Amino acid sequence: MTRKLPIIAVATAPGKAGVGVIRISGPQLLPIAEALFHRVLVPRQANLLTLRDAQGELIDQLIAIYFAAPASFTGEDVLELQCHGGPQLLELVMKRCLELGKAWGLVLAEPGEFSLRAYLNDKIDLAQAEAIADLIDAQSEAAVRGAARSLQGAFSNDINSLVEEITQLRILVESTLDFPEEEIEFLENAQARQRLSGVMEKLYALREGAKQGKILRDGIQLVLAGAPNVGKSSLLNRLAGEEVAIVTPIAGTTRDRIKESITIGGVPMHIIDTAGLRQTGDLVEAKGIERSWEALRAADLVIFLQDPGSTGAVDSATLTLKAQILEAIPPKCPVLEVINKSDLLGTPTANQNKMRALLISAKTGAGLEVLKQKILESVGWGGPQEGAIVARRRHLDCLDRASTHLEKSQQFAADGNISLELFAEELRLAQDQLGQITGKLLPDDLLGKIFSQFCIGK
Ligand SMILES: Nc1nc2c(ncn2[C@@H]2O[C@H](COP(=O)(O)OP(=O)(O)OP(=O)(O)O)[C@@H](O)[C@H]2O)c(=O)[nH]1
Ligand SMILES: [Mg+2]
Repeated sequence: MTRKLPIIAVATAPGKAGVGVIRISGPQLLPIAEALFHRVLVPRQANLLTLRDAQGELIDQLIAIYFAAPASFTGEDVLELQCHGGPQLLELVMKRCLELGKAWGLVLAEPGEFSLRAYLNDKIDLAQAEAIADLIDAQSEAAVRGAARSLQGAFSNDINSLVEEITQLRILVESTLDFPEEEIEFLENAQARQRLSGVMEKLYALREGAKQGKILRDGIQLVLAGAPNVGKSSLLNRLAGEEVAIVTPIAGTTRDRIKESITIGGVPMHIIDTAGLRQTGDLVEAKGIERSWEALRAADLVIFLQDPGSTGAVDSATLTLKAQILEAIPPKCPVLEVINKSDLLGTPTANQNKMRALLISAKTGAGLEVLKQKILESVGWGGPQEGAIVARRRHLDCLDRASTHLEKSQQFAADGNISLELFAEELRLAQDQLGQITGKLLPDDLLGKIFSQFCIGK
């Protein structure tokens, strides 16, 4: 999956800007730079240079910085050209570089190829490479800080020290495999069970941190659902702090999904307002309602909004709708039952108290702070934490699988069921899963898939 050729890409975002950076990485960069600028570049110095086309016409005056391998981002020679930031201009510079660099095999970089090279040259591990993408994509301040910590290696260090502990335990177990009659004695003497429990505790803590990290990275898909006219769009507007969706007293106002991203307590929330759920003969509304169900099927959290009218009683239609929603949503998706229009209710009736649902008013804003708190609680957000990192679904899956293997190994070390061989094997499998997080032991095709999701220039 690697090629030894020098690669080039625009590293800055497309569009007009004061500066646009072009990055070149690979072997043979000094001769390429000499061909471009007729100068031998000194490493790590800003060189003010002019670039000319084949006819000798000026393209741009720019700053070039040369980093000699291995002291660079990719671990290879790197040349960074800080040009003026116009799309046409950058295209011309790229064209000229490719023209002159052709003799040394200079080609366009593929998505994520710079980070891939950094990874393959041991400059960063896989979790750190992913953190670069996550830092750039971060949707809140807390996510920026978490990604920066992951990039510094906070997450990887925890994984590595856990792998080290498992390795020590494995060495211990495997060295006694040849003496099967001593298995029980061995387990006692080496305190293998206690050590395994210690490892498991750390793994669970790490998994909890990663869960929080995934919330920080991806945010929460929060779907507002309910019958028509209960005030879903009003609630969206209230949470967003602006009139994003149309609100009218007519049932069936919202016809399409409306998405608005905000942050609540530092957590990115992607709020989706949906068409009110009901039977309808209207073709457009029916299509809108189908989209409501689609949104529910992909939700991380649902607010089931209700307007029980002045009686405060839950009618059978609401109960039926609730059952349908519970049927549609993903298995672990929590549902918050919220009653809107509290401003129209008198003092809470016995019925309302019995329902124990949350009372709010999208109109006056009453109950909104409590609602936000409940939203964060129900997705398992533990609040801003010192040392928080960002994590991905991939990491969580590996941590889950590692936990399962450790739990199995615990069973094989249990009284009456001792098998050191199986105990050791499960330890090995757990270790493999952890190794996949930092990239060791990850199959090449998966590696390629991860980096191909990066954009070009990263
Ligand atoms: N008194 C009062 N009226 C509200 C409140 N929230 C919404 N309304 C009113 O209820 C009506 C319906 O509000 P919407 O926000 O359009 O309701 P919806 O659930 O989006 O309705 P559909 O899009 O038709 O499904 C409007 O007249 C709102 O002004 C509230 O908290 N108190
Ligand atoms: Mg609406």
